[in-house]
Amino acid sequence: MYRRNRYCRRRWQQRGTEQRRLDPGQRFLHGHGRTIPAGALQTDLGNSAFDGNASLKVGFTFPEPYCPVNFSSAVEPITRVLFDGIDNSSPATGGPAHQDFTSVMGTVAVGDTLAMRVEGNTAGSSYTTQIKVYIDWGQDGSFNEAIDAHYIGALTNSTGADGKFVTADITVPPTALGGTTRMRVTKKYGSAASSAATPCNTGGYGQAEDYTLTVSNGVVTHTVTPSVGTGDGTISPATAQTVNDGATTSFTLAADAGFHIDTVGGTCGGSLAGNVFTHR
Ligand SMILES: [Ca+2]
Repeated sequence: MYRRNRYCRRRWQQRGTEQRRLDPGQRFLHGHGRTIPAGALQTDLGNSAFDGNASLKVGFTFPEPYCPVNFSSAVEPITRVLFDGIDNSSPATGGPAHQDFTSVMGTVAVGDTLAMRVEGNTAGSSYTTQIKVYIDWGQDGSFNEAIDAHYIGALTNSTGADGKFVTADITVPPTALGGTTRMRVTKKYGSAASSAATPCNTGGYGQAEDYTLTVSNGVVTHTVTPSVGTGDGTISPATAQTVNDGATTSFTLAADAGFHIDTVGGTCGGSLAGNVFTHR
């Protein structure tokens, strides 16, 4: 009897006001109410089915997974960013050092060259601020200085509301991955380009804004639609095929009994070998 009670206690796990039954070999993820197989998750509490609670991160809080950025001396705002479909304005005074505009999205394709244009408040006529943009083309969760950094220019003597701007072209590199990509626009006080903000800047005067780009990997496709001229044979596959640019696709022709393949043609080129026509 003693053994039975003890066993039952160990099959219940309590934290706060929640209590869930755990089958042997399962563990409870606090706050999510789900169980996962023992051994599927290693924690600093060990991997026993009865060793405490494991936590599993299922979402990110801005700016995760990217580093935070700060300008501890004072915020000197970026007031407008134009890039591709993005045209985003924000106040010329106040505001946080790091603004979350990740819901503001642009769409670019590999090989595109697009103008980045940035406006901002230099906090006086005699001050210069450096504009630098980081885009995580490799989608690895960090900004690589050699690949992801794009220096835009130096902005001087602007209220941030007078229409002054700096601009430079950004070319989407061939190594850019397709899909959702973080872009960080930075502005930092300093007279030299070398004083521009790093992606994880902490000191000085300025502001950073994060955006989202959707990158198209630039693969060009063609649609090849097969057909037979008469009813005296078949072609397979008989439906339209999507083919990447530079790739080939083949169709097999079969003449009905008593017929032979006379001619093969098309608007996109190809060759016939035996009864297989290959589009190129
Ligand atoms: Ca801003």
